[in-house]
Amino acid sequence: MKINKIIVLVVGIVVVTVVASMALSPLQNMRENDAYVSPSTFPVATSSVVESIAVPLDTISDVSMHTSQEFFVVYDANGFLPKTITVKKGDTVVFQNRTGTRVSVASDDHPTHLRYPDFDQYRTDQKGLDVFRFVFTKVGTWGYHDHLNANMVGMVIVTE
Ligand SMILES: [Cu+2]
Repeated sequence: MKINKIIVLVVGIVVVTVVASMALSPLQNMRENDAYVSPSTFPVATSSVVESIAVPLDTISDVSMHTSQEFFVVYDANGFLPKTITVKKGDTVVFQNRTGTRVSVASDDHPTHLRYPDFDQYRTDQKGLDVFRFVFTKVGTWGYHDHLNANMVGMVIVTE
């Protein structure tokens, strides 16, 4: 009887061990697979990050997630330069006065400025300053002028 009990015990331990190892082996396989997969996916992820950084700004601006940019228009005795500038909705145009006299940039038509009423330096807290920063939030072709010298004109084209 004692020997029988020992045999049963040994067989029981062997069975439990085999069952346990069979139950655990899928887990071990999964871990091995994870360990196998992650080194190969990591370089791929890294290279795609590098690619997205390397994409030229022109390409990024074509995507709907447009990163707003700043553009500069210099205003001197010869007028606004560039005379026509094309920007995207949400971009900022910075008008820099180098005429040596006071100016006021404003949307057409002179003198009411109703084409784009917000685009009127005189009506902003930048009134009288030599730098006028304006964020264009409306798509369209916006003619503008120096309200204090209305012959000086320019144009901002705002696209989506
Ligand atoms: Cu005007």
